[in-house]
Amino acid sequence: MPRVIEQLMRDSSATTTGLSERKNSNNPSKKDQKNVTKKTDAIYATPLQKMIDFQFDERVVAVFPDMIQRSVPGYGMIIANIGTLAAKYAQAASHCYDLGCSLGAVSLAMRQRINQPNCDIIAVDNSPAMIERGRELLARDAVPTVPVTMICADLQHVCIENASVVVLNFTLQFIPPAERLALMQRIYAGLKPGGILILSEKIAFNEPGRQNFHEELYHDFKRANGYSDLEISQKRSALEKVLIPETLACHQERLQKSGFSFSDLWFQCFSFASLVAIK
Ligand code: GEK
Repeated sequence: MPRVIEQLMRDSSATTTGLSERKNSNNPSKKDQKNVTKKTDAIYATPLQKMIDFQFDERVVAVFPDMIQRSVPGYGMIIANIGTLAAKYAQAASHCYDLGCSLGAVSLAMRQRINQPNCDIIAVDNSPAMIERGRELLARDAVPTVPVTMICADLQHVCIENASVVVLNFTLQFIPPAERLALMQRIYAGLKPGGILILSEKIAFNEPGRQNFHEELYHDFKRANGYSDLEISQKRSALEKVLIPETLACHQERLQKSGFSFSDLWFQCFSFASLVAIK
């Protein structure tokens, strides 16, 4: 795993305790200290007068490593193993895409593991604050391996071509459901034969009993990671119209409709799953 990612994980590994701000222990300069101080996510810790839909703005970017680590079960493992999948499936002289890259964790993990000539990584996010911070982190990860280009754009407007690996790591859930099939078809068309799509999503369940089972466990996971009931419920309301989960069957059917003849679930923890589909 790249050093920057390891540091992101370590600094934000506020799993059950120690949720205060952390600093790099190597006594960095003031400027560096600003860069390496990882803030704890307390965005929903106090009662909000008015609930605003969740946005990937500066406030979220400032706490994002901590937020995603404490909110997505298995996040670190998923990132590391996207590196494993990329190492196996990236092809020479092709592009790898990290769509909805946030701070670039997937790109950095892929970059570390890909060992193919003339391969590059295109990382896309439509949040200017994410891309700005992601570029700073990328610059600090000075490994002269696979080049990474970070683009601030709507992924719907980015041309996908000559691709061997495409990653949507918890991004499709933010795309309007009616636009998801067209996106998948575009990704399939842009992949080279033997190329892969990695699709990680929060999933929903048709049966109410199963939905409750996973939801309760997920809330226990968040509580164990230091989130209060107020934080859990306010964040949930903020995400209600923004993050639209679908069932695993719905994702699998869409992959098939898009042209993928093989797809499989390679990760699931509670309501968080990751699929891989091969062209
Ligand atoms: C990770 N993959 O760390 N175009 C581009 N970006 C978008 C769009 C869009 N239309 N819609 C949402 N995003 C990352 C985590 S976070 C998941 C992904 C989460 C971006 C959005 O700005 C955000 O950065 C990202 O998708 C989703 O592995 O926070 O639950």
